[in-house]
Amino acid sequence: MERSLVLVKPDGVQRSLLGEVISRLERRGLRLAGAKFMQVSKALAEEHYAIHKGKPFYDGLIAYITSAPVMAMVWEGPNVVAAIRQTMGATHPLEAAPGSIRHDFALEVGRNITHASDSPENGEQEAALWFKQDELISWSRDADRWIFEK
Ligand code: IDP
Ligand code: MG
Repeated sequence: MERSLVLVKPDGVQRSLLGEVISRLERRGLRLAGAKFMQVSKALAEEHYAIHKGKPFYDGLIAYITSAPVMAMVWEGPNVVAAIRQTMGATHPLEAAPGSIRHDFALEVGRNITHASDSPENGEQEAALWFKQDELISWSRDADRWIFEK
C-alpha cells in the first residue's frame, strides 16, 4: 500500500488544527500507520528539507519547522500521495483549491500548516527517515473493503 509522510507543522499545532487535519485524512478514508508528537532536531529538519538547501527561504524553513513541536504521521491508501496533496492544497495558500486545508486555514507559504510527501518514492523515503520500522503498524480495518476497491 502506498504511503505518505504527513507533518502538522508548528503553526498547525499552535493553532490547534491537529484534530482538524487528522479528521480530514480519516474521513477521506486513509489509514493511519504511525504517529508521533515531537520536537524536530536541526539535523532531521536539514535532512528532510535537503532538496531546498540554498534557496532563499531555506533558513527560515528550518527555523520554522524546528520552532515548536510537530505531529509526524504516516498515512496509507491507494494513491495516498495524490489524495493527501489534494486535501492539503497547493503550497501557496492563495493558490490552494477552496475546501483544501491550506485554503481554509492559511494565508502565507511560510506558514502553510502541513507537509505531505510529493511522490510515492519520497513517501517511502520520508516514512523511513521519520519513523523506525517498529513504529509503523501494518493493520487492516473492517471498513477497508468499503473504502479500498481492491
Ligand atoms: P510542499 O510543502 O507543498 O511540498 P515545497 O516546494 O516542497 O512545498 O516547499 C517546502 C516548504 O517550504 C513549503 O511547504 C513551505 O512551508 C516552504 N516554502 C516553499 N516556498 C517558500 C517561499 O517562497 N517562502 C517561504 N517558504 C516557502
Ligand atoms: Mg515538498
